[in-house]
Amino acid sequence: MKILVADYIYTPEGFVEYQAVAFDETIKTVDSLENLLQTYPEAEVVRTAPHSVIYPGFINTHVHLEFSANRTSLEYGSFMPWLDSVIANRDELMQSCDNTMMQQECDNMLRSGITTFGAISSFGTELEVCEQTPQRVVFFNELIGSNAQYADMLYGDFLERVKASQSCPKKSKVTAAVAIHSPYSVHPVILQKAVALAKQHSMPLSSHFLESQAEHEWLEKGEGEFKAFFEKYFNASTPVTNIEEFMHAFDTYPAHFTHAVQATREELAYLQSKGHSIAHCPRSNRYLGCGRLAIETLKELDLPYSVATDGLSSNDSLSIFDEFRAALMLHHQAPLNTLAPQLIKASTQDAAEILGLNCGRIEAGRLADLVVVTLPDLPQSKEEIALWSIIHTKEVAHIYIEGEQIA
Ligand code: MCF
Ligand code: FE
Repeated sequence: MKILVADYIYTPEGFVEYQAVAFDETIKTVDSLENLLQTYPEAEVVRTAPHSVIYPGFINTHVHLEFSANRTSLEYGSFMPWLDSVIANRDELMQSCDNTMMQQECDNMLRSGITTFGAISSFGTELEVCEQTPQRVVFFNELIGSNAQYADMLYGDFLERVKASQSCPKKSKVTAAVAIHSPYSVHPVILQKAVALAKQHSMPLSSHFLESQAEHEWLEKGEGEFKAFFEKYFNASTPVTNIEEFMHAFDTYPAHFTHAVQATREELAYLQSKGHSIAHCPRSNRYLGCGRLAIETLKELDLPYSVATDGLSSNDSLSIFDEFRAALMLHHQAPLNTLAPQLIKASTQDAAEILGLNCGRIEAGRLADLVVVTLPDLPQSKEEIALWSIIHTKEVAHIYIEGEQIA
């Protein structure tokens, strides 16, 4: 048993002062150190530096580790030139991305306080790293393929990857999951099969969705920048599905839709009515010229969202705190002291609920995934702790995953 003591603890009821958390693999209770020592006299007591805050470990719901080699190869600024550059550079980027590089990025995530991540896997090459990294990983096997002729073959390959991720040893903390690449790139027949598979095995399910304006235009009107793209690469001139049909494919099983920047209020309301959620990638959306997700509309509609870095294919780091700071800048109209706690909640308890994990909250019975943020000075009120944590944190001071000290 361990007892972690800090000036502040972020609980589902908000920040509590001068308390401690007792835990082994799971959290036992939050109480005063004095009371906890009476119940657990043998416990190891860990005291944190002044102005420290204990948070549940942060959850980065969407990252592409396989694209970790990108620095300047891909074109940022606008979605279609970026996609063209992915097609032109993908093989080389995959070649130069080895296990050492991917493990380094897992370590970078960890140092920023990410104890769980959702790995979107196009080829399955990061499975070994995900098994070895100390973090909890939801391993999203990506399905892609819009051409009916090759669809069965691509689905077969996808199934093999799903099976491989299902047979990871339990101690690796890998959960197998399904990622549909997007509405424009997945044929409706294999889409249905993959959704049914996720449902049958109760696997988390996600999809990129309505990221760019071009995507919305292509799916609704069969026009715009995607037309030339599909003609050039796939000899196709009409989309394989439309927005309504695509959304309906997910009607009976909740999914985590990434981006949704270009979704209308009605589309978002529909997603909410079916129990879905959104992964918000502020820097990726800005770097690929996709715009700003109206998170205030998500709030109004009561549509849950998480915060994610996406891959280094559309970002400059995988730090969750870098992402939070970018979100503060991108959503410049939002009051800082309301937005900051929202981002923290989105990346802990909401993300855990979305991914079906028993972490993300500091309360009895939850897995003891905990991180400690040390503020440089005394916050003037509890209402400011979330904001100062976001503004001042580059790395966390302590990390526990399932009760085990990682750093
Ligand atoms: O989320 C970003 C932007 N939207 C779509 N795809 C990706 C992102 N980062 C990496 N990707 C991958 C995707 O998984 O790029 C490929 C897919 O394998 C694009 S399709 C050739
Ligand atoms: Fe992505």
